[in-house]
Amino acid sequence: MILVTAFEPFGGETLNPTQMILEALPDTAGGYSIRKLLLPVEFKKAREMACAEYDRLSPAAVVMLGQAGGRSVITPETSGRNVMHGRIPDNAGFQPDHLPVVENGPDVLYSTLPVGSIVKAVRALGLPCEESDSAGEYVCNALLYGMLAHNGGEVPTGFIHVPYIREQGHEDKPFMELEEIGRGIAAALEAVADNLRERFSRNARASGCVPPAR
Ligand code: PCA
Repeated sequence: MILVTAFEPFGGETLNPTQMILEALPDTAGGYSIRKLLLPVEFKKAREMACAEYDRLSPAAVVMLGQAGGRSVITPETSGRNVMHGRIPDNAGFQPDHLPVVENGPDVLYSTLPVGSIVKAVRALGLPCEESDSAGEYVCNALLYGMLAHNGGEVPTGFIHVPYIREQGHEDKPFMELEEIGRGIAAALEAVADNLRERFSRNARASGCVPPAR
């Protein structure tokens, strides 16, 4: 199973595209079932809820989604940084000023999702997608860093930011159509599932469980 998370609206918005995408996602991707979890935009609670669900479900992969207003393309993140900083308070009123996510944790933790394959899969649909090296300093980055610190990246784990959608009405900012982002994320999950299958067949061959492919 693949655990997919998304966020509630924040920062004065009445919707978060990732919540709508989560709701509309199919129940399976590439033979893996999808478990959906909606998170509050709160530094502490988002991380606690996501990590508790990880422990409860032991998923084969974790894909977390968030809105990055102002970006024009779908952006899988390569890494999370050990910093929490709020330009605005989170939905619980907490506004950290350059605090660590994890005391004495490493500065950077790297996504263990197949970021390159995700970019290829989304672009294959004709949709814009680029790797990003910064998940910001807000709740999304803290969730990514916190989840990687929690599970050690032992299963493919990472984050994908998406642009605003048209319905949010930011005429001066880039946006994508909800339907396009939804298709892009579904393709990204297929790429994650493909990667999981490859890993398992590699491991099975290495352990002698199946004969090597010719
Ligand atoms: N985007 C914010 C938090 C929730 C969301 O969807 C971020 O990028 O940190």
